[in-house]
Amino acid sequence: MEGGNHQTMKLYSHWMSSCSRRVRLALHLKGLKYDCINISSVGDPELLKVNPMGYVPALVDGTTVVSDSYAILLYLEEKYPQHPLLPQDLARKAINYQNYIGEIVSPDAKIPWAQYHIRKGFVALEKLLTKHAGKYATGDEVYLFSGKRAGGTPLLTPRERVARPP
Ligand SMILES: N[C@@H](CCC(=O)N[C@@H](CS)C(=O)NCC(=O)O)C(=O)O
Repeated sequence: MEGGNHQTMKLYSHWMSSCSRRVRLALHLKGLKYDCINISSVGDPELLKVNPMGYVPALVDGTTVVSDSYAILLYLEEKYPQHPLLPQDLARKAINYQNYIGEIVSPDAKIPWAQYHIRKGFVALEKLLTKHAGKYATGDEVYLFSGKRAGGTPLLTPRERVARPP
């Protein structure tokens, strides 16, 4: 991904979008200035000009456009290394790439289905993190995948999958 210049970055976002939220968190953690363009709906013509798929988030950094929150996080991580979103330690880094709470569901999923999968994800996650957790999921810093301990809401999940039926 080439590009990027001195213009302020633009993030196309929606207040209900968890994918947009984690990108906003990463931008804040890295102390990066950006203009947040809050779209009114997924069919927003301004958004479609940037991302023909019509999904948020979409990041515009100079001439570079990146959509998909995970791709955006990795792009930001490489281009703006301050406040790394990945730990140096390889084992902890690998955990940050994993998708244990990736079963988080789409907005139209049924609540019991969502509760079942979210609980299952968090139980597995707690076991996985036993050896690695500090104040946050993989240490005392907030990284890419940083569930706050003691059952708190995760700040940044590495990826969200399209929900599958039970
Ligand atoms: N894998 C994408 C998923 C993006 C996505 O599903 N965004 C939702 C909001 S969280 C969206 O724009 N949905 C519009 C639609 O379903 O038409 C990412 O992580 O950014």
